[in-house]
Amino acid sequence: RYYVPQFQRDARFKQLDGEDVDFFRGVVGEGGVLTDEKEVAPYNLDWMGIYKGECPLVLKPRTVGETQRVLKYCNDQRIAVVPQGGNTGLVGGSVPTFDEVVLSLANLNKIISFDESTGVLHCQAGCVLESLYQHVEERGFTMPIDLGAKGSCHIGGNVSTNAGGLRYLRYGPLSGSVLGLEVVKADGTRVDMTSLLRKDNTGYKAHQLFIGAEGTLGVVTAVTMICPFKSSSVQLCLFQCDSFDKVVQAATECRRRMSDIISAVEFFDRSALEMVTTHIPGSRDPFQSASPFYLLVETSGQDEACDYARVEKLVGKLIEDETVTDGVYAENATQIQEFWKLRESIGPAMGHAGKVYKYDITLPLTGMYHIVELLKERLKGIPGHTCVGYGHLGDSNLHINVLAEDLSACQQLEAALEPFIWDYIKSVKGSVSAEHGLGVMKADKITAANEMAHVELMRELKRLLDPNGILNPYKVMR
Ligand code: FAD
Ligand code: 2HG
Ligand code: ZN
Repeated sequence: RYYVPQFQRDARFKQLDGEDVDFFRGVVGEGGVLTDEKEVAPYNLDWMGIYKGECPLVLKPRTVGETQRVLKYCNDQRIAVVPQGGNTGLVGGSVPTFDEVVLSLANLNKIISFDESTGVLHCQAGCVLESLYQHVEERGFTMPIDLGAKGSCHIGGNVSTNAGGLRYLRYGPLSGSVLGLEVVKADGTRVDMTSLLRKDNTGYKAHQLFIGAEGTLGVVTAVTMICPFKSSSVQLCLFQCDSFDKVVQAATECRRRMSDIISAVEFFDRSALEMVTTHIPGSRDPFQSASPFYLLVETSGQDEACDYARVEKLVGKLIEDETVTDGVYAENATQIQEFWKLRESIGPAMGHAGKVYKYDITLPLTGMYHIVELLKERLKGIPGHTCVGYGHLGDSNLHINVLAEDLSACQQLEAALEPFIWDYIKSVKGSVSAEHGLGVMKADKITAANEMAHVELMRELKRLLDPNGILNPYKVMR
């Protein structure tokens, strides 16, 4: 059931001994050192229950100073470290591969400041995304990033994965909203690159290097970022379409006609919806009849009456010209939540049902779903599996999840899925990682995905910032 690395533990890394543990206790206190097997276990297992490390020790510093001392010691002693946020990552990057020490940022969870005129937020890396939402929404703003894991993931983890999510279409990549970072380097040096300024062209944007670095270049301890104003009018529609081409047509029409207020364009197929309604309590299909495809379109503006009228007119047009076969409109906040739950629960629903093979890819939008059809055909005859397609249509980001209810089918499934999927992505010039990163799962893909000189530059940066390679080894590049 668990992932088995096809490479050896790096023998340069020290195995922990009692003296190391004593040192760490001296730095982070008794409460900041977890050694009890039961307490340590959740930090060793990823959200999918596939990647399982054997770390004997979790460290939870309370201050940046403690984080610095821990890292300096680990660097001097050649102790490998995995920085961990909310442990919701989906590529095995947030847990040890062997016995690396977990450095949890959970205790660095203070909001340092929020400027109510500019929307600039300054907070520590361990703040849970949902708590930041609450903080800024109470002040008339919102976060430029939203994802199903918001109740657990940390802003430091979001930054370290350059997470995409449901608002990418509206607010762009997280890297565009981040103004600066505070980072602790592998040798324990603190580099304060936080900036409260929206415009600041004074030298290299070094903080950008750490965005999406998945904990391999430094430990993010604080973030400054810009938050947009909260919209007072949110409209949400769920459509049914009888083909994927119609999904794309409807989505394009919505984007064209409502480009100033559109905030999300997501899709899922029938199998994905059925997984949710079967496994997630309280979820229900709002339509009378089934359909092969569903399209979720959200607008966020400031004028309720005007936005409603525009959406209503567009829905009428899409139904009239048969781009969509049916559409339902969320009438109130509860229904908005219900519809969003259908989309956000697809990953969790799959997880409830068995072992899941996840692919997070970018493909050309036209014909994006073709690979799912090819896979469904290819996997036919393998017992106990379900293949679903869904994702961030507005960003051409497809999620393919293949569920193995019956573990005995895994070998057959694996042989049918790979390298087929990777070859397909290459043939259409897509990306093997749209938003989840490379982690340990796709660390061997970096060379094929990038030009040689680009990979060499990345290796040089890694050597410069982490010469002993202690930060999240085996991840991103192998
Ligand atoms: P973790 O999982 O703890 O870590 C992720 C990576 O970042 C690891 O490599 C870790 O070493 C590194 N890291 C964490 N914190 C730090 C730090 N402070 N300094 C340095 N490195 C650090 N992702 C998307 O992009 N879009 C989605 O829509 C989306 N939806 C999701 C829905 C669900 C239900 C789940 C379970 C996951 C989803 N994800 C999504 C994946 C995941 O939530 C994101 O990658 C998220 O940004 C990870 O944050 P985290 O705090 O949990 O980080
Ligand atoms: C989403 O968009 C997430 O729901 C998770 O990125 C995707 O679980 C997945 O495969
Ligand atoms: Zn996603």
